[in-house]
Amino acid sequence: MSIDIGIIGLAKSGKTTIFNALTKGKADTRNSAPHIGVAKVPEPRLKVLADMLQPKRVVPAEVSYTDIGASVTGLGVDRGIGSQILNQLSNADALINVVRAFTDESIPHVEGSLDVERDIATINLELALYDTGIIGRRLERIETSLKGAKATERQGLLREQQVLDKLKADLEKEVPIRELRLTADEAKTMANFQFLTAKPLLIVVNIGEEQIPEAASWEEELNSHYSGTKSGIITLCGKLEMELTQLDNDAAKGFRAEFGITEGGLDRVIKLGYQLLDLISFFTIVSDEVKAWSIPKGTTALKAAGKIHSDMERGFIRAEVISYDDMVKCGSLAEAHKKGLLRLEGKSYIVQDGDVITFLFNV
Ligand SMILES: Nc1nc2c(ncn2[C@@H]2O[C@H](COP(=O)(O)OP(=O)(O)OP(=O)(O)O)[C@@H](O)[C@H]2O)c(=O)[nH]1
Ligand SMILES: [Mg+2]
Repeated sequence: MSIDIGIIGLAKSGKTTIFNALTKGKADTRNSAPHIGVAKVPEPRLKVLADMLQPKRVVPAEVSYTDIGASVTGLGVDRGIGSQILNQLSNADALINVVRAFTDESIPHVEGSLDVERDIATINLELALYDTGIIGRRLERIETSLKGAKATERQGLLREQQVLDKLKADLEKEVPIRELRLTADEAKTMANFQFLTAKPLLIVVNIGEEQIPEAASWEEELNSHYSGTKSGIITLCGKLEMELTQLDNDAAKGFRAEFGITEGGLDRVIKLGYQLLDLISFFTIVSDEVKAWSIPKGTTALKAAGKIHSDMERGFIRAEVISYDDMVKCGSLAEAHKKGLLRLEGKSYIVQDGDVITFLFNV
């Protein structure tokens, strides 16, 4: 159950190129079929723990990326996109929209010209139309159900109708669901659907190599228009990043320096995705293996255990927890134990970023 991010965008925007860069993959860009791959989440604290404990295996958390492999235009009218792809989109935890900014005469732009803002608006509209479609169909069904409903059912249906009407009105005003502040009641209704505009959205503006010098200032400008708590925008040269994945780390660093790029573009995409999804890391240290895990902020110890293994969730007894900082001070779990720094926590403990956890369970 890793985090899954769906990559969408107009045709020939660079989706597969960026997918390859993110997953260090070699998917054929000529092939428009869906591709699935994983990327390791950069987590400096994992390295510190590994250096300290010298385990046999060090396992970073992974994010999985799905290159949808098809244009999502037509989403709103329910054609031009297969149900399998729709499923993949609906199940994604977040979306990346790849928008083309690179110029290449030999690869014509689907719209005939380059226009980043237009293309962002096109995809946003498609996502909104899709959600409006879901809402419309549900509202029709509610209408029918209301006719024969008993008083007890009636209340629930009316409340759902009210929430959906509100979401629909917002979507029609071009406000995506991710930007709404929902009441607990509204959020509960929402949880029954997999709205695409409710998912965190990261826009990747795919620039050409010659645009790299202006990338930072352009990004800043785009940020002021497109960034929110659950949305972000980043400029990235997909082609260069994909080529760099073929080199070893030092060589790639050298190349980046030549282009004046300080941080790896892919690390930035992964980190920003992490932020938008509101994820945190926790660590496990078990029999010569140190592992990092990604979970949404606010996850309970019970659910965190389930992330590792369903047996651990089912047979959960308790969790032994120590903060990352205390762990580093102690140098080992044995030492932490001796100093009495391991806390015993129950099922409902909310896991904190950096926690080092040993789950006790029986099956
Ligand atoms: N010059 C240049 N070409 C690029 C860049 N990024 C992608 N391309 C090229 O553009 C073409 C399309 O890129 P893809 O990654 O296949 O784009 P896509 O969105 O997956 O395309 P479809 O799946 O066919 O819709 C390929 O020939 C890429 O090599 C870039 O930054 N600069
Ligand atoms: Mg492709």
